[in-house]
Amino acid sequence: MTAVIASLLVGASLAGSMAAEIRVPQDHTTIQGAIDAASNGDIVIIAPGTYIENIEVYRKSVTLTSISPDDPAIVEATVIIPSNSIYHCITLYEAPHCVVSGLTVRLGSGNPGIYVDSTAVIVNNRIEGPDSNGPAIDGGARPGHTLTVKGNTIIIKANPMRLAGSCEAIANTISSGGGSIEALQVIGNTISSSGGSIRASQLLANTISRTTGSIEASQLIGNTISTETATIEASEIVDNTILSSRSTAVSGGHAESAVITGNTMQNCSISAHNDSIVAGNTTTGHAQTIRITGLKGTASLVGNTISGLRVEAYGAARVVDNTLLSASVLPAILNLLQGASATGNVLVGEHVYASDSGPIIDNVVTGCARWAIQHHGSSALIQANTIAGNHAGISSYASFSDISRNALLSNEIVAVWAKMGSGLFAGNLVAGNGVGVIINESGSVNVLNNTIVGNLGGLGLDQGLVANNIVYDNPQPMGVGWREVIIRNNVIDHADRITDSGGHMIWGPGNVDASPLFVDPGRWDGDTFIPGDYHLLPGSPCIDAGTNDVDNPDTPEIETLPDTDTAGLPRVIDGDLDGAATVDIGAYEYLPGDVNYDGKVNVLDLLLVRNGLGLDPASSIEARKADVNADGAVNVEDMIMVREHLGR
Ligand SMILES: [Ca+2]
Ligand SMILES: [Ca+2]
Ligand SMILES: [Ca+2]
Ligand SMILES: [Ca+2]
Repeated sequence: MTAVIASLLVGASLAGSMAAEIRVPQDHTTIQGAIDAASNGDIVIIAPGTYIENIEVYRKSVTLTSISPDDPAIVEATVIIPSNSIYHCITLYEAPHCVVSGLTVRLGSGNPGIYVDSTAVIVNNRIEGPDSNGPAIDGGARPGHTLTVKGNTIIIKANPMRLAGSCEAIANTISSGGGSIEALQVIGNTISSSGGSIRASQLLANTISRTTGSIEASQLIGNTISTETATIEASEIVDNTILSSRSTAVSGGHAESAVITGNTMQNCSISAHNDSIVAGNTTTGHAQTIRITGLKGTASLVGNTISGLRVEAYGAARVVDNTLLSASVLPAILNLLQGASATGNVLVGEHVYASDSGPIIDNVVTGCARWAIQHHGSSALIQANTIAGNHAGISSYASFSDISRNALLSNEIVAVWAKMGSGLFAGNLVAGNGVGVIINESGSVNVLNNTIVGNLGGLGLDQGLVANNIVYDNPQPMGVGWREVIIRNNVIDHADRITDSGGHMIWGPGNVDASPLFVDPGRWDGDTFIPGDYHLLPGSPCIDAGTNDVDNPDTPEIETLPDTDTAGLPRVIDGDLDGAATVDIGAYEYLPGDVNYDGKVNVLDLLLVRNGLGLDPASSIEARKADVNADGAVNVEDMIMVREHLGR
């Protein structure tokens, strides 16, 4: 007898009584005979053999055990077969502190297995009933009692375990055709079944394989679950592996703040609502949906890696820092509805569809075969996203759109196509796309401080103000629609090619046709545009050449300049050191002395100038950057100039 069993036996025996050992068949030929003769705390030791009887322990505390309960060969050779096919094979009725250990219970088609209603330990038994609907272990623990079911092997047609009250099922091996497994705690079991339900408060560290059925728990933690189709519901679903061959629904159920984190899932749909959080999961799938509903809370989907699934977010739901990959032939979509927002996500081959969404900020969308971001609704806030290498970039039909500080690079057909009642299109970098920006059938729109370069077509606008933009190296630079468009303080080439359909273009002051002096203008490699670096070199004609006055009487809500540039660094800065801070033309503000363009002037910049001392600025971009005062030489004067600006 192992120490574990011995301690269980000691624990089960009543204080003060001396345990007698009663042997079957030596002392009594039947097990029931031995039980009838036993006193509280006695141990009935059953020799290998086959015993055909139904056993009942009533208001008595005894231990029933084979001669060696830890030896599977002895367990399998110590067999009890019920003589009556209706009753449980073993009944422990109002008999607290019993132990049943190391026996085989062999059930026919009609039999249930072991009935318990009090504190007991059922350990290391084998309950076989491949034709029995069970339950293999039945009953439960009355209030104040605890039942432990541990290390048993259960093979049954249906209903392996239906236990109410405080019952723990630990490290059992359970195989069934279906039916239910119910206990308070189900921990470390190996469970295989074709269906049925598993219901527990805590379902921890089990290995579960089944074709169909439901799993319900409060805590579902650390399990490995493989299914075909199933439903899984728990308020905490943490660190599980859930693999479904077809489709399995995983949800936080009715929990107001379910936690679904750290799981690896395959072909699972996920749903959670109110203040639930779905975070740090890795999930792959095919036509499944993740649905986050924040109609009564801020449900969040954070930091997941999601491959091939459709994501739907509603209400105040937040979709943050996820990686969404399109992994199947079916289009995968991030759907933002009824105010849901998306921040910091990376989407590859996925498409964002937003209907009356919240802000869409700081996302990366690449490789999408459709519009990267498509917005319908009353108000769109689309900021600081990187949208590169898609079929098309942003489409917005919102009645008010703020499309600012996005990088739109190498999108095949068009970077932006917007129809808006009014809006702001500011600080965007639009490079190497088919068509750049079309804003038509719109009210008055402020187009400010964009850098639009290397597109086949630059900017088309129906009505509004075009100020402080670089529209350069686009074969067709600009088209003006049927209402008034004021064009001022831009760097623009091929101005003679601007089309003015309605004759309402107002060519204001400050427009220049000159190279903007980018750090790197980008280049075409065959059909592929390699984006450059559109910061301004010292001496650029764009520095302090914009206008700070961007009032547009038609759009009072957007009459101010953006307060940061496309890199998120502050503007407006006095870039030509004449004492007046004037906005630069283009998407990036120039900070004198910031040789490495990190928004600070410090010793690193000084070092870069020192490294360039004596070099001809025409010889390299690095030397060009180091010629801070743009006088055609990198020398001590440039060092002095950086020194004067240290700390800016
Ligand atoms: Ca400036
Ligand atoms: Ca100035
Ligand atoms: Ca710097
Ligand atoms: Ca110089």
